[in-house]
Amino acid sequence: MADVIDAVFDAIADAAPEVRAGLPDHRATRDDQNASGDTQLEADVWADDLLFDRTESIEGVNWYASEERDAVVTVGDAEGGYAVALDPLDGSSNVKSNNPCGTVVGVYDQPLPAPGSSLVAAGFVLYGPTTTMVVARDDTVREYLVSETGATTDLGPVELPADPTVYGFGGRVPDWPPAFESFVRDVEDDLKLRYGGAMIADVNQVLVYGGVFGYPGLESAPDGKLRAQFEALPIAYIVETAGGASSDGTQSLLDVAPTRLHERTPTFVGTDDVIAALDAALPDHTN
Ligand code: P6P
Repeated sequence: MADVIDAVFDAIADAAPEVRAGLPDHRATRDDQNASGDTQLEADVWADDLLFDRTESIEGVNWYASEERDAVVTVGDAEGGYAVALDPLDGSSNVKSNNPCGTVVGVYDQPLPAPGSSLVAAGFVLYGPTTTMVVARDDTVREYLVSETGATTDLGPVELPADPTVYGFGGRVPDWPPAFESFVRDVEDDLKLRYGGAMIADVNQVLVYGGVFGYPGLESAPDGKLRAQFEALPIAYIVETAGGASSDGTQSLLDVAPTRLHERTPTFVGTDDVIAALDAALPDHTN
């Protein structure tokens, strides 16, 4: 099989300009909810359909799944084939407010639901002032500029800075477990708040400036908000490959093995010292 991972990310980059160009016409909210219970935007479903069309026929892709589809779609039967798991438009609620959003990609080497340890590549497209794509594979993370034609320019390797600068945590403060809130109060003394409502934009701040991003388990929702298969595990793969660390509060997110396709997990990624301090601050039973 030709390099399937290259083919997947070539297809994602090629589709990126079309996704970005279509956002203005797909800002409306639908009456539907996705399998996670999130209200869907037209843009969520439209991006999912487009990205499915661009990836389902790639030789070596056996399964396609996304946040917007209830079940995995079998699209191939290649020996040793891969599963592609997408959040087609992460942070889609930012479209209405004209803030960054993007696409999250996980490539697993076994059927879904699959553990973080079965990731062979992960990446994201970020629709910001420019369109960029970050790809983690073969122990390296690289960033690419994506042109209006979908052509990519390699901007070089991505490595997490040793010193943390920024932090961002989701959920409402009154809904944070006390031990987590106490940890954040300490973090606030040293780091600058960067939280924009789209995970991949906030994670890219951490990749560039160092620090920590997370969405904790909440008092009202102990598993937090982020989906393991489509958001947490791919982002953990990227950040750990870039020299950082990840955690669900007790272990690396790459040791998490979802049993349900749309299950959620507390999610923390960033500079390894900060993640270690976070794990030490959280009693095992809360996250
Ligand atoms: P909140 C977007 O809906 C998302 O899944 C992530 O991209 C983002 O980090 C989080 O939810 C934002 O959640 O509760 O701050 O709106």
